[in-house]
Amino acid sequence: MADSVTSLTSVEAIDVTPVQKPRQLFLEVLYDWITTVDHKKIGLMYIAYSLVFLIVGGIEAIIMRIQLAVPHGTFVSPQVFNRMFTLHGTTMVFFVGMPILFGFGNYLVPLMIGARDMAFPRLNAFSFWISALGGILLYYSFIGGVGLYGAGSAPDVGWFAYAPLTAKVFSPGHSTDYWTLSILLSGIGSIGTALNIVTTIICMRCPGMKLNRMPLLSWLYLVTSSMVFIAISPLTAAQIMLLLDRYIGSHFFDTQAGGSAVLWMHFFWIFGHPEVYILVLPAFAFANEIIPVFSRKAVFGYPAMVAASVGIGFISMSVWAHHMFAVGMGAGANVFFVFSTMIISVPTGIKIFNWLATIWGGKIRFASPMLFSVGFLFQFLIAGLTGIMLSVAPFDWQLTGSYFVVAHFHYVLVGAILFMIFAAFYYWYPKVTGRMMSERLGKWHFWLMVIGFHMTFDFMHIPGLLGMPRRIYTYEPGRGWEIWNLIVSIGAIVQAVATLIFVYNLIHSYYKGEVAGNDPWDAWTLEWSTASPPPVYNFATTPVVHSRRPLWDIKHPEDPDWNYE
Ligand code: HEM
Ligand SMILES: [Cu+2]
Repeated sequence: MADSVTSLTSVEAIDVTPVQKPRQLFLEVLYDWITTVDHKKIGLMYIAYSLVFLIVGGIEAIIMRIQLAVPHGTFVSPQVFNRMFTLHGTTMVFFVGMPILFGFGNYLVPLMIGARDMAFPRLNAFSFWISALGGILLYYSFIGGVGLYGAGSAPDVGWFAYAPLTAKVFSPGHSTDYWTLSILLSGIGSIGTALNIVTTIICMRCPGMKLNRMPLLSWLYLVTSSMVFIAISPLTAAQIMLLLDRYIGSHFFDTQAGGSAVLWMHFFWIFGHPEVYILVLPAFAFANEIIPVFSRKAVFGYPAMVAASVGIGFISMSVWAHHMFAVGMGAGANVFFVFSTMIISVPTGIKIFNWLATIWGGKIRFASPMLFSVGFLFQFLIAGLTGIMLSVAPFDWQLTGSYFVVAHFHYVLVGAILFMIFAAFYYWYPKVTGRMMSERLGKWHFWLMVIGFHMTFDFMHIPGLLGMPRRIYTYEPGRGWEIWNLIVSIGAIVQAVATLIFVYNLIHSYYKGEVAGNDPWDAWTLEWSTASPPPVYNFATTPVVHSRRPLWDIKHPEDPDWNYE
């Protein structure tokens, strides 16, 4: 007691500039983060950046849902509505989905393969900052005024930016240019990070970590990152062609001059469809780590899981034109894309089966990470079923461009991907901060999210089936759509409340959470063997592994996994 009092006073005695010190400290901290090349800090910056955009994109969704809650809504004008769905879609895909998954990848991949950092730490920092610039540019478009070089308004061409909407005649001013440049920059960042993750996984594994002993999360990040090269390249090409059309009068997408609007659709969806898998594979990655630990069993069918993931990667490249069934590609092309789309359900089905087999007969603990994973399993199954329905071309002719499609893809984006992102937060938070997130708030978050999600996206199928088109800013009463739209809008607000509880939990637990220790979930992979939060160099000594569950071997020397592998 006396000791600590003495040391306290001596600290105060040294501190001769009490007013300036905190300010300097803040700048130091800021400088430290801005110049960092540590994969953990970069990962956290990605995550923080996407959380900000999750709230922004959420606000845009709520604005749309307030407008659509009742017929003849007057909350926003048609112009503002168009801007809202463009910003919402673009933000959620490029500035929430991709960066949050890259954030987790950045943080976790080196730790889980026993490496000290990514293969190219400086490229890593560059990729983050260039992506961040992309997000900032999109919103900079709002800013107007002489000398500010903003567009004075937001882009309103949809996140798909179909030709000829984006031609100079239909889209004068600079908001579409801001959209294009924003996508270009964030694409460059994504390619840099993808290259880094692939190289890290190939070259930086610790001794004994053979490819077939890697955690499934690393496998899935290997597949997703490889897909990023193949998917982002045509997107980048298309953006450059669009800029050429707009600025030097080339006619790639100008039908009046012999160009083709369908060409844009091919370029866009050759990117756009794999993009969905780029987002969903990391969600699978989280499920692969969380479900076994909370079932107390090794994951069922590791080789089949790897094969299915690689298979999904390949097949997903050949299905893009299922977004174009109604364009008139001809029967031959339609048949090809119907079948390639349906085949994807085989590896996906294998995964669902293996997760269920992992849970089957396990000692299940329903802590928050597992709750969100179970929600994911259930919702992803339903999303898959409506996906197979839409893959049937004549069915798609009826419903493409309707709210049924919006309901389907939000089942994937929110019901599967966002749910697993939440699961990952609860699971790895103690590793990152050294403290647990509140389980009580976690349960509130989960149940409100489930209720809100199903109110919104289950009932959204119905006006879709009744013919309600998407991207309309209002509708006439008397078509049987009113009640469903009202329920959908209330559900969206419930989801917003749930998300605020989550954000509160993140902040509150950082200061007040229960101290976690190194391995609070009694898990098996390497990241749990180091301190929480991990030191700058990750591991005091380079780990050596002998099986897929290195921590299990240490905890159970009498019956280690490598006896069976
Ligand atoms: C509370 C959650 C959400 C709600 C209530 C919501 C609501 C909406 C609404 C009303 C639209 C416009 C549909 C239309 O008129 O065509 C839309 C479009 C879209 N949303 Fe969401 N959304 C949510 C979350 C998300 C998330 C998490 C993502 C992606 C990760 C996402 C991605 C998209 C995309 C790509 C579009 C298409 C935009 C377009 O047609 O240009 N949404 N959403
Ligand atoms: Cu698709």
